[in-house]
Amino acid sequence: MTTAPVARTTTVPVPTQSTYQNRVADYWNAEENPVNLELGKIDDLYHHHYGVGNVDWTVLDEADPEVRRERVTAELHRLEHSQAELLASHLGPLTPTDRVFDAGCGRGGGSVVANLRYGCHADGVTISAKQAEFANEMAMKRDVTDKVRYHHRNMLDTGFESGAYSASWNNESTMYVELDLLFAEHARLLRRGGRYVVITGCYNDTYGRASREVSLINAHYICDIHPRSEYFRAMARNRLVPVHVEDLTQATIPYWELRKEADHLVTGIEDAFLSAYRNGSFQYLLIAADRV
Ligand code: GPP
Ligand code: MG
Repeated sequence: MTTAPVARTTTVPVPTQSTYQNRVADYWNAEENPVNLELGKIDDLYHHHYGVGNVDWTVLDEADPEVRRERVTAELHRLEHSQAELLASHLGPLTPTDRVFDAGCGRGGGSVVANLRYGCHADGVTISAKQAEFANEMAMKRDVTDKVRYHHRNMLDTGFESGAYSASWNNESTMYVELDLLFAEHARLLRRGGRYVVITGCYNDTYGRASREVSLINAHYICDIHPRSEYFRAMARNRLVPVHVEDLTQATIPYWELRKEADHLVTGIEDAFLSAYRNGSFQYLLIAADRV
């Protein structure tokens, strides 16, 4: 039997998007919350995740309202940056020749944090064309475009080279996707022995089904928060073996307590997070896993 040669395509540009993914992309293309932009402006590190660590509550004692606002903004940014550093600390050791993959990179802060720490190459992927463009502009401003690149692609189907990555992560982006599809793509991209790290909010199986607060958070961000158990099941099915699990719930509550006091930055979701963490229905978790 003779077979005709198959034409192979080399372009993998635009994600094939479901209606749901279009809605999510619309949200992030339109998103301009001061809590993200004002914090990012401080040092051009734009994060799309929350913070961890103890709060310096003296920021609220400031008498001058303008100075008080500035100090609160800086303090929230410090806590978000600590969270990014915590995640990055689990990616290594890495060298400047290593590549890392930032799945759901937002406006790009996490990839720059990894590059600054390890000198590594980073590929960030976001479903939002606007975020990818913004993140690439920041990389240009920092003069790191030879190493840090952002792509408007689907993190479930990146088109990147198999086994080319030493580490990869999701920083609060797993709640937008099916975990099996996501972890299959991480397992494909990571070399054997590569490290995968996730920080996420998950609902607590011991509480039962998702609480009212978790449902409010889902509605706010158009996402679908997974139960804690599903992370471990899906990792086990996709060659990802946990090596470190850390419950960051207590470490993130102070961030939300301060954010609630920040009249110039609140988005209205602060009470839902605080109640969900306090009533035990929701947990802020870090999982580091090895690709076997
Ligand atoms: C966004 O961060 C985070 C998410 C969309 C994921 C939801 C996270 C959970 C832990 C459930 P952001 O910095 O863009 O949000 P905000 O605008 O509220 O600061
Ligand atoms: Mg934010």
